[in-house]
Amino acid sequence: MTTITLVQGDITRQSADAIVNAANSSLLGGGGVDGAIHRRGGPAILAACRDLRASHYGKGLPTGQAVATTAGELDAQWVIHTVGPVYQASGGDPALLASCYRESLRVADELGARTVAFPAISTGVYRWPMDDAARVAVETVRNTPTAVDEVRFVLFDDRAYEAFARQLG
Ligand code: AR6
Repeated sequence: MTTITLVQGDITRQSADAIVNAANSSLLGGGGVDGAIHRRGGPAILAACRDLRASHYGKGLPTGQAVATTAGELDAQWVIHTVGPVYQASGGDPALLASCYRESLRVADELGARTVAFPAISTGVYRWPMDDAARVAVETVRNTPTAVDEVRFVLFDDRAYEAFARQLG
C-alpha cells in the first residue's frame, strides 16, 4: 500500500529518497520549482542533466516522460525530472499530466526509492488549473501500481494545499 501525504512548503527542504522536479524539456533549469531545486541542490544536478542531454536527450526530454539524476546537496538521493504539459498547448487533455506522475513512479521503482516528494506539476508557469491538476495527480497516484511506500505532495501555498486536500477527501 502506498500512503499519500500532503505537506505545505518548499520541496527543496524535504527529506525523501527522491524529489520530483517540474522541469522543462531542455533539462537545463528554469524558474519556479525547477530553479529552486537547482539553486539549493547545487551544480551537480545541472552537470548530470547536461550529461543526460548529451547521451540520450539531444532533442530534449519529451513531455510526460521522467528521468533521474543525483540530488546534489538536497536531502535526497535522486531528483526525478519530469516535463509537464503546458495547459493551453495540451487543450486540457490530462493524459500527459497523468503520464508525468506515472513515469516518475516507474523511475522511482527502478531506483528503489521508497519515499517520493512531488510538487504540483504544471500548475505554475504551465498554468494548469489547480483543482484539475490535483485531481489528475491524486487519481493517477492512486491508480498506479508501485513499490513506493509514501508519495508526498509538497504544495507551495494554501490554495494548492487545499486543492489537494479536497481530492484526498
Ligand atoms: N516547492 C514546492 N512547490 C513549488 C516551489 C517549491 N520550492 N516553487 C514553486 N512551486 P512551476 P510548471 C510550485 O512553475 O508549471 C519552470 O521554469 C508552484 O507554486 O515550478 O510545471 C520550468 O523550468 C506551482 O504550484 O512548474 C519549466 O519551464 C508548482 O510548483 C516550467 O517552469 C509548479 O510550478 C514548468 O512549469
